[in-house]
Amino acid sequence: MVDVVLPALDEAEALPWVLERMPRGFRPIVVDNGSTDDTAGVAARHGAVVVVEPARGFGAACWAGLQAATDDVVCFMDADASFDPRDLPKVVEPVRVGATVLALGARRPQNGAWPAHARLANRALAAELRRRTGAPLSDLGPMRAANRLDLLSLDLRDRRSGWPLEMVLRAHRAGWDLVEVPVAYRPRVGRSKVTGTVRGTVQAVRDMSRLLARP
Ligand SMILES: Nc1nc2c(ncn2[C@@H]2O[C@H](COP(=O)(O)OP(=O)(O)O)[C@@H](O)[C@H]2O)c(=O)[nH]1
Ligand SMILES: [Mg+2]
Repeated sequence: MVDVVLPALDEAEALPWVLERMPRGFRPIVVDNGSTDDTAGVAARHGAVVVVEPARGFGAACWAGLQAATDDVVCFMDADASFDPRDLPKVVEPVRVGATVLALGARRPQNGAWPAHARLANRALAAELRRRTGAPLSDLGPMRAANRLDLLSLDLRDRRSGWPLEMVLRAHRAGWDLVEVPVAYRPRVGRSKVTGTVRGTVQAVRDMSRLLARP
């Protein structure tokens, strides 16, 4: 069973669709990060392993999920129904066959899936990463698959919005060749906590800028 870490902050509305579409052979681990809705209950009723991480932050949740994973391969995806779990097998494939240690889902957005400011910021970030690393990355998407022990060896420190960026920076430093796989990106179910809010956007920009400012 391939582990799938789903960081979740108040995603009770979105989780049924996500968990019902989990392909055979994938084990969902929903990390409830202080939700005030029934995220944990809905996750459990839909067969997911539930991990509770009281320390807030996207990275804190992903880290807690990674600790709970046991398979050789671990995946990450948002729990807001913006990604389709049925894309997981093709993201896992290059990791499974040993072609890469880290595969990133590059978002192919449908109408209304991605606010313009987030899309532009992400495009600029990807260009900066290409410049720095030479890796052929077009997106810093959160749907990913990695070799679990290799990922643990990166010793990721960010516990907030810098997590996905730090993973790529450290992976490059470790000499890994990264692979991108196109994945669908659709309008989320429920309210955005990050790019759809001023606070979330400011925090994401701050966390990522701090990482990029390091030598
Ligand atoms: N654990 C945890 N998850 C979060 C936090 N903020 C957002 N998320 C989750 O991370 C994913 C992405 O957040 P989302 O609100 O969709 O951000 P957006 O895609 O930029 O609008 C979703 O599954 C959220 O539930 C947080 O502070 N902690
Ligand atoms: Mg989202």
